Amino acid sequence: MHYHVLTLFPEMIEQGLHTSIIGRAIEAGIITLSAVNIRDYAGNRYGKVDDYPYGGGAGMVMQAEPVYQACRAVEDTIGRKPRVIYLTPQGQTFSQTMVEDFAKEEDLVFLCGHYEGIDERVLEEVVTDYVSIGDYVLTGGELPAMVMIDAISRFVPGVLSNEESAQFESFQDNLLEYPQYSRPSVWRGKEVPPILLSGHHANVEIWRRQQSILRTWQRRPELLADAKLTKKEQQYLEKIRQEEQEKEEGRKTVCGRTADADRKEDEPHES
Ligand code: 6GU
Repeated sequence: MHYHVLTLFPEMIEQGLHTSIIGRAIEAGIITLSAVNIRDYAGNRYGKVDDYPYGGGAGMVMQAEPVYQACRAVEDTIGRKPRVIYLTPQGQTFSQTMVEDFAKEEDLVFLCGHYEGIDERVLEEVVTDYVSIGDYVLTGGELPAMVMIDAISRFVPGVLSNEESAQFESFQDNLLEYPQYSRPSVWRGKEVPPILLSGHHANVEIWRRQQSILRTWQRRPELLADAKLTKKEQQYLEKIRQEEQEKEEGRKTVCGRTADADRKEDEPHES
């Protein structure tokens, strides 16, 4: 996988991705990362790449030609037209499905905007995908590009070690990861769940799956709609649901009175 990041802040990209697993993959040549400075394509002596917006308004707009030339330079280098991703809060929200789709490409170009955006005409000309990383506004596309590169690289063969991949596969099927514990076995009076110290591997696996289901139900219940559970696991989920419902009913009934009746008495009344 070859990443090409078009940006006004190439050092941000270079520094951000040369550590940890992605840094290791770059060192090993499994992925390559080239940060292209759009300013190098300014076409003037000052490296000026922005101007006032037509029609007025606050801020500056990145001009079309430098972006276009930077993009053309990448096309010339690789000898074909790659997918060009424009990072913008107006894009489709980045998801694991998109990760797996982008990971199939040989080259990916990320176009990072700054100021008040980029001249619309060059976007129409070069962009194939508009992507956002969530509903909040950032100052530029560099961090979103790094987020995407990190997530996509995990799907590039050879980036993760066997152990790292195996761990990943265990929480594929729309369930959250189970909780992890390490030494000491008692920390500030809190014990590690005894089953994990039992040495009974099969039971540990069952417990972990149950913890994954419990956690998903507590924190991201909407994911369960697409989770693949065995019959036994469905029964476990049903049990959790029932227990919660019983707790709920217990809360409503306080000393034989319903919470509803209590609330009525608490309400201010005219007197
Ligand atoms: Cl991709 N860019 C910017 N500037 N802000 C964002 C974003 C992208 N995704 C969420 N917020």
